[in-house]
Amino acid sequence: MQMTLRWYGSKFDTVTLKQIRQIPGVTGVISTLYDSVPGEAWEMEDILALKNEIEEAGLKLVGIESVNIHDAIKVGTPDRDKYIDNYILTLERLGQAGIHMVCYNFMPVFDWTRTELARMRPDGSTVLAYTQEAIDNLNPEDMFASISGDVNGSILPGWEPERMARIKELFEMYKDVDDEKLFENLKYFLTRIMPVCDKYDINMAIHPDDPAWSVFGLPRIIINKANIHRMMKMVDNPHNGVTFCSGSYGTNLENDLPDMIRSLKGRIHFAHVRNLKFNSPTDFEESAHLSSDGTFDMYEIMLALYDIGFTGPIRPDHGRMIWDEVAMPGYGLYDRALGATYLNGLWEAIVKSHK
Ligand SMILES: [Mn+2]
Repeated sequence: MQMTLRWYGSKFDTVTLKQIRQIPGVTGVISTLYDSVPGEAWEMEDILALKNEIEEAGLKLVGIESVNIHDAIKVGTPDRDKYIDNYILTLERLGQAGIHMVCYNFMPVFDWTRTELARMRPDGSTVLAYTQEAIDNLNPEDMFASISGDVNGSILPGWEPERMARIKELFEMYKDVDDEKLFENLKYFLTRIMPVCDKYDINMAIHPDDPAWSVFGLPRIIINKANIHRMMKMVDNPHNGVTFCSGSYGTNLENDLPDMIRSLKGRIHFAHVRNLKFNSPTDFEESAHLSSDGTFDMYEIMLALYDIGFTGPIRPDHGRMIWDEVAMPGYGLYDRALGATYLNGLWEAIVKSHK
């Protein structure tokens, strides 16, 4: 595996490439053109500028998270091909720039959903948290307003203010889209992009829906082992793979994370490894990465990745806000650096104990 950190670019991120390079064992970053608009083709010069900036800092651009999918593709509107053509153009340029892993998601309307961005824990750190009760009492249009006070001046990925202003219109667009339709539209998209992925050896890594169940009545399909295997079979190409995000699949306690990892040998192209602490099955918070701080056995998760011969990029995921850092919720430097170091420690122990 290759340890990386997510980085939003110098215009948007409070964390610098210099700081990332000083985290032991982190050799690459996962980044994106954060101000790109879904549906537009990325310009080659923008891709190369991002790549060069990262390489000049002594790191590698190991993959993209994300190249976002235009709603027309997810809804399956008649003009979707135009947006898929642009997506193909972006993939072609990424391939030509030597980038071979693209994370994306197929979630309608909302990206990841949390009901609190700064829940205080007993140690004084703050974390992202979710309760189903809060969602059940909230109108989707008020969702953005309810969390926007805690963003520390940052723009949250998938929660861009322009997008949230269109929320009614977005719900209207998705009103006839159910799980089956969403699967169908995903299949159509993947079938069209696989030739360019084959040509440039680009691993597509779908990110699970977070939380892994329907929110506000919207369809959610990338949620469990059965659905992910359905997706792998429906476009049976090794470039059609997954981002294994323990914190997202793990929102549903019925998902056996190590078992899912072992079942996806050869199809996991990217790993997000983090812990969650459940206070009840519908109330969880993003704890520190350490097993004993949360609900998951992080050793078993890393061992499963080792057992399937995982060699792709991995990153710690959302961190707690600690040591008075002010940053995008989940994306500060300190706790993610602790996470990377902890995961590297687990990995070293696993590798050495297998010799
Ligand atoms: Mn994730």
